[in-house]
Amino acid sequence: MARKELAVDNVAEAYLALLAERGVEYLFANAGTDFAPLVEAFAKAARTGMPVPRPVLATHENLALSMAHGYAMVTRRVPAVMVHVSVGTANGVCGVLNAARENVPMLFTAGRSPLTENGLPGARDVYIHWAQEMFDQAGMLREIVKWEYELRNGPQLETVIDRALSVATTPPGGPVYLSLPREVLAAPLPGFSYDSPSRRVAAAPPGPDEGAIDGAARILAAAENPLIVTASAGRDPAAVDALADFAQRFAIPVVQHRPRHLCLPTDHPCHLGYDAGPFLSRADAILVLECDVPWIPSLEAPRPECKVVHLGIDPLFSRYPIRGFPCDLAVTGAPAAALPQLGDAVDSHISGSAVAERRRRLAEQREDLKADWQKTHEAAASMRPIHMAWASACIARIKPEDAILVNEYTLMPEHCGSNRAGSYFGSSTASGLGWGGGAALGAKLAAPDRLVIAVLGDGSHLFGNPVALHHASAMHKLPVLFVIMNNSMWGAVRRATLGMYPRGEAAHSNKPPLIDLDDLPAFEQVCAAAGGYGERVEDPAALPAALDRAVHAVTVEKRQALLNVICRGV
Ligand SMILES: Cc1ncc(C[n+]2csc(CCOP(=O)(O)OP(=O)(O)O)c2C)c(N)n1
Repeated sequence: MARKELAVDNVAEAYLALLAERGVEYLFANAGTDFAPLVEAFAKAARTGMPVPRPVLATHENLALSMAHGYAMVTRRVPAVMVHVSVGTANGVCGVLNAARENVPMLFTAGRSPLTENGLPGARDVYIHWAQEMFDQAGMLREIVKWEYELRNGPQLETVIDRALSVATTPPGGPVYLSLPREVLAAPLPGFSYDSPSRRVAAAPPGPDEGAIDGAARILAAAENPLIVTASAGRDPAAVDALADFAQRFAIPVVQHRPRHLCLPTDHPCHLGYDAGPFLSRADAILVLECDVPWIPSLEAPRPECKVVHLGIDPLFSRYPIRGFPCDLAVTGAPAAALPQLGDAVDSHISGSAVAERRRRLAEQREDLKADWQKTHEAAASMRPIHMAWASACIARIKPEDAILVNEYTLMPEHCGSNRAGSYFGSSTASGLGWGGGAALGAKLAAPDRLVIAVLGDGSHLFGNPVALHHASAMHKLPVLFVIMNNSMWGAVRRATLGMYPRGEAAHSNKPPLIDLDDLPAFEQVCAAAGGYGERVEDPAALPAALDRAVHAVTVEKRQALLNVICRGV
């Protein structure tokens, strides 16, 4: 434990140095006039060699936040992001909501318009400084972040930053917001001292209550047809092994509903795919494991007598306004620690013969499911326009075991499985579109030696601001393979309309409004315009070779590649 001294001139320099000291490697930034003291401090650090986070420029706020999100989900470290005052914050809200719902710790910061009209260093000197000020800039995202504050002076810097980082990283993690007025950043700070390491660390994750573990164990042990539904257990890679052991020990099938992380290896004997629907009606106990939406109650539900146990760091998802899934018991705990304890408790209550019988049934169910998947992708192989199942299976063929897949909607994981923890990331449950491309760049920054593949819908890709995205890939030397599954529509909007009005006007229309995306740009040329490799693929038989060429461009030529795969609608 020591106090460190740093020779700095102002708060901005001390701020950057402190971030680096606290382990923040990158500052993803979309700059404005509020950044002047930081630009100056970065430039000075480049000359003096003082350690500071590496600045990563992104030309749209959603891109900056998505890149930070992608970096954080792979490294599990905290990135900093800075945007321009009120307007930059407004553009960033969607990305913050994505990160918040996925419990991604992040220090999200924004400048404040200079407060003073004269006198202090940093005072207003551009006409925008009047109109951009808001009474409550943080009000835009106070509901979303875990904590927000404004840095008011230099002497408080260490406390504020340590509090921000410790709150962000205390499980369940999430973004925090800090505004940084220009005069405060520019304020002179002759010398700065701080504790190293920090004396204000994050809290450890909650340990499960013994009684709750025993109660959950009794429910699972008494069940004939228990089921586990998860979406995000794999956020912590250690939980993947814990879940694999637990499920295998008691032959409990695992369904990953809309997974955001790989929670169970695809070749695990208990892996029963991605749709709990077919298994719900037989289930007599369900363990909802780090999963906000285990099924869709208006479409399907377990029997009323089925017992439901929720387990997770925040098993009730307390930040969601409404979530009414049955909950007979909720266990607060991190899955990596809780599952082994639950396993030992189930062991003391369960009968071996029930497990053996279940294991036999599970093997049959799994074989049936795999045969169905095989049939689907074989039937899809010759379909033109290309079927997303075939495109997914082709990606599976070229994907090395350690590749990172970033899926914004269109990859079908049943046709493109992964076995390694930390190798699959689905878009946030908040579903703020435009995340996948930037998240893939962030993942590549975090894991430069791994192939990163972003699979995006045409709609999702457009939300992601493709010109800014490809520019960032080129500028930061982050070669990613982008596969656009292009069905020239917002299929989700079409599905929603047909779901609500199956025999309605839109269902009978050849061209219902607000669904088709006519005259889309040639996405492959946009990538090529940024120096990448681009190809349009219409023939399903040509897709494997096109993927080989794209992988070559990324891994050998070290430049980004994009395949514009013309897919069938929904
Ligand atoms: C920021 C934002 N705006 C709008 C939506 C609503 N939305 C959900 S899915 C979707 C369409 C996505 O299109 P695409 O990526 O092409 O996939 P498809 O639905 O065709 O499979 C839209 C517009 C959203 N989720 N996020």
